[in-house]
Amino acid sequence: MINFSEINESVVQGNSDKVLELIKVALESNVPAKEILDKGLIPGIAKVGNLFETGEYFLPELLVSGEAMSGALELLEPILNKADIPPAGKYLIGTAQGDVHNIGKNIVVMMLKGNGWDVTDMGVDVSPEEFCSVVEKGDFQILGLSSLLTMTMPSTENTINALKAAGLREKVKVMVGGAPVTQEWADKIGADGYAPDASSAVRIARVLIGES
Ligand code: B1M
Repeated sequence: MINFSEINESVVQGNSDKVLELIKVALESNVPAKEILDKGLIPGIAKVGNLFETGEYFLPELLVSGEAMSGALELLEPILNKADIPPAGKYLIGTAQGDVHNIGKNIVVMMLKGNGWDVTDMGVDVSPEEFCSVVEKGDFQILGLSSLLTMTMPSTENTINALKAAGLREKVKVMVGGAPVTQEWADKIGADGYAPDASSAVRIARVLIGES
């Protein structure tokens, strides 16, 4: 019997070794990687966010919990990626300029890869110009923009405007996501799609390329 709250707690404490140890035990007990992610890891990091908001945690605690989370994702990635399905399409993704949060984006990447997408990840703090340059040279169906800070949401709008200015807007569908992003924001900036979480990102991506 796997105790998911122990995984939650180890993420909250930023105890990377314990998180890895518990995940290995869960995997050995045949708990699906997606369940470990959804019930063990994500609620843990969400709690860290709450503790930060209430002033009980500061930046160093955010960092160590973020590292514990990233280490766990590295361990789960090959399992979540093990998809033997035909390629769905090409997806370019990155975190908005000024924003270094990558945990949520990395989960979206894993889920897309696991569902047959050929994903190019530009990493974090990506400028509108950098996105445009890669869209221009490539043949991506979708550009995904992740932003975790209210302050960096405008950069997603700037990226759409930069695509328009470069004559590239029709070349690619744009999907936005990240904790502060909403459907309303997506509509306001003229994005083609919005997904609140990684599973919906996979579903919406299919819709955007005309498959549902
Ligand atoms: Co930061 N941080 N952080 N942080 N951090 C938040 C986001 C915050 C909400 C914390 C809080 O106040 N409660 C707050 C933002 C407030 C706001 O603007 N609305 C905040 C702040 C303020 C900051 C700093 C400014 C703190 C400071 O310096 N004083 C600073 C900014 C640095 C910068 O980016 N320039 C900062 C720094 C950091 C760390 C570096 C220490 C670390 C990041 C480590 C890393 O990413 N490698 C960190 C962390 C860990 C967090 C919290 C605790 C956790 C973020 C996370 O990984 N969530 C976060 C609090 C919280 O989110 N509750 C917080 C888990 C992840 C699975 O969820 O990323 O939402 P999420 O992704 C989901 C969905 O949103 C969606 O799917 C994912 C999976 O289901 N999704 C997409 C994401 N991208 C998508 C793209 C899509 C579709 C769906 O399509 C393209």
